[in-house]
Amino acid sequence: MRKTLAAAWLISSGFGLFGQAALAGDALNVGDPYARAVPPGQPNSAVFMQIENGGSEDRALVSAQSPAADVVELHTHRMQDGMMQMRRVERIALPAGETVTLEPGGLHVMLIGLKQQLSPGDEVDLTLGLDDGSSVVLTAPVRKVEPMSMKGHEHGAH
Ligand SMILES: [Cu+2]
Repeated sequence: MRKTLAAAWLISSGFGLFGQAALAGDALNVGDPYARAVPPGQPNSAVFMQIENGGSEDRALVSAQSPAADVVELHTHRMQDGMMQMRRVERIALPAGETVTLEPGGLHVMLIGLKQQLSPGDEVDLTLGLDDGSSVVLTAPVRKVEPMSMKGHEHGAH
C-alpha cells in the first residue's frame, strides 16, 4: 500500500443506531483508489477503487463528499436500448466478506462540477458515507485513465 494512502486513513465515528456501529468502518478496506485525470475545463470526473468488507455484516455505501466537486454522486453504468449509460444509484452494496470494485465502465463515484484541476499527480480528498452512519476518509491520486473502448458501439458506419 502506498504510504500516502496509509497516512490518509481516518475512520470517523458517525451517528449509528448502536454504539458499536462506528467500529464497522474498521472492517472496510479501500484499495487502490484513484481519480480520472481530465483536461482543464472539463466539468466532471470520477473516482474508482476496490472496497473490501472484511466484516461479518453487510454494509452499503450511501453517500460521498469531496472538496474537489460541487456535487458527488454514486453512479453505475447500465446498458439501455443498446447504449451504455450512467445512472445514479442510492447505494452500493458491500456484502460481508466480499470485495466490490468501482472501475471505468462500472460503478464509480461521480464528481460533478469540478472545483480543482485533476491532472496526474494531483490528489482528491474523498469521504465515503456508510449505511451504519460511519464514514471513511481517503485521498485518491489522480491518474490518466484510457477512455473506454467504443468498439461495439459503432454500428452506424457504412
Ligand atoms: Cu457517472
